[in-house]
Amino acid sequence: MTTTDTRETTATGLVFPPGFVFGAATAAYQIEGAVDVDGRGPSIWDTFSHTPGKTHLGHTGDVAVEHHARYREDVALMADLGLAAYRFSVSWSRVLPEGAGRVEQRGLDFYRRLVDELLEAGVDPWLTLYHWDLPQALQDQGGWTSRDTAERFADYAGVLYDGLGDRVSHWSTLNEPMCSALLGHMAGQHAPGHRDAVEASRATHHLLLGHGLATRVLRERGADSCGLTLNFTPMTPASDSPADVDAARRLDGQQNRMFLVPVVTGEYPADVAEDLAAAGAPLPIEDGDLELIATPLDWLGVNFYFGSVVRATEEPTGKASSFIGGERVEEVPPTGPTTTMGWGVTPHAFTDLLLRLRDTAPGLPLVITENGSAWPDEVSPDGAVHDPQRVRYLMDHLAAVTDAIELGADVRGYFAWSLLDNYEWARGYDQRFGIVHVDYDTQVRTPKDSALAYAEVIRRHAAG
Ligand code: IFM
Repeated sequence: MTTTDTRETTATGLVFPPGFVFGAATAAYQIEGAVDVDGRGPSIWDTFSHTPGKTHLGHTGDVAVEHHARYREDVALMADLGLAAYRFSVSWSRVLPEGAGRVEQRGLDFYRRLVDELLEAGVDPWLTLYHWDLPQALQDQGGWTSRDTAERFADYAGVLYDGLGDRVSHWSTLNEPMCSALLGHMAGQHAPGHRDAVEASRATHHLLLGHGLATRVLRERGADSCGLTLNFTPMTPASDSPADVDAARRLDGQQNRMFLVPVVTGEYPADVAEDLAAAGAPLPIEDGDLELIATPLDWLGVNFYFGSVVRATEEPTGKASSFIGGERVEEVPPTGPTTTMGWGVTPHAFTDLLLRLRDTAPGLPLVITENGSAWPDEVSPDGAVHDPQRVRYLMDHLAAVTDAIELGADVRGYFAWSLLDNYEWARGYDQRFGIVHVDYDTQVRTPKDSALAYAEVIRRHAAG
């Protein structure tokens, strides 16, 4: 355990390198609403969230936080907080309602207006092509289990670059393909809600292939800041017993290495490929795929929330695992404070992760594309939202980043998750991750104390 576990970090104690980018992040389905507006086609999240029993209290993203209508107000908030950058995703089916072919100009125009508003406000747009909301029309043809979806994703990348490449500099292909592949096809907790190891393995490979194909397209069109965002959960064995050590190896393999290593080296980790094959779910690799997947990147997006401790069980846990062949592995409940998601608070694991990435992906700049926490926030009688746990989480995780930088990790930026309270997928509106509070009845936005503390960090950084 390092000192970041116990220290109380304040804005004054944080020093970042010159040019470090501070921003906040969101995703289309979590904030936009307006699901039937301007010809948008349905996505797998519309289908999933409208399927009884799939989400908390049946919550959907139909309305979300009305960002589609309120984007000007939201950009003004970003400018008020001093954010230098905003990471958002595009709804594929807003631009290509059938996932391929016909372009819906009104959908593209929404993003052009958003980007223009950002640029006008001095906020740099960082665009993510895919944050989990596959057009339902493509799902109907097999979704990510079909190799063809990777090709359609590359076409979509070209359409967006043609529409927005003149005004967006920073492009990211996928957000957290681990979640799309494994939560969506193995655990069944996310759209499309399947539980099938073969599908999970196929989706994994086709997502990575789509990433590689899309990156090629972006590069050919002239993009010079291309990234991929992965979610990392460090896995620590509960003991040094061979069974626990192997449990941690297996989960680390599928959570972290399976997505990072092929992108960096052009090879899947051998032990992971063996685990999948042994489970009857081999990766469907074809000639030339790995070369595409390893198309060089300009930066790696790092999403971090917490580290896990895992152990092996004698008998299958009986719960749907997110991991292929993970039936006899369980996560040990965190000790110490947990967020309302039930996640532990482990800033030291963040520093360790960044140092590991420094060594695994040498020469690849890192950008923290998501980091944040959910707490039971309320508007106080004084009209403010006092969220001391989030302030502490934010400061301690920013400190963890500075520790890693001091030790040689090349971290170029930090995006808080999330700008706004929003639709937390299967957890619906039950989980508040925003640094800005949203009243879901009135849609009134109120910056929380954490937003003000973050603004102070940014102000001090800008002042040098
Ligand atoms: O809300 C999500 C986001 O969409 C992807 N990364 C994790 C966040 C918190 O669960």
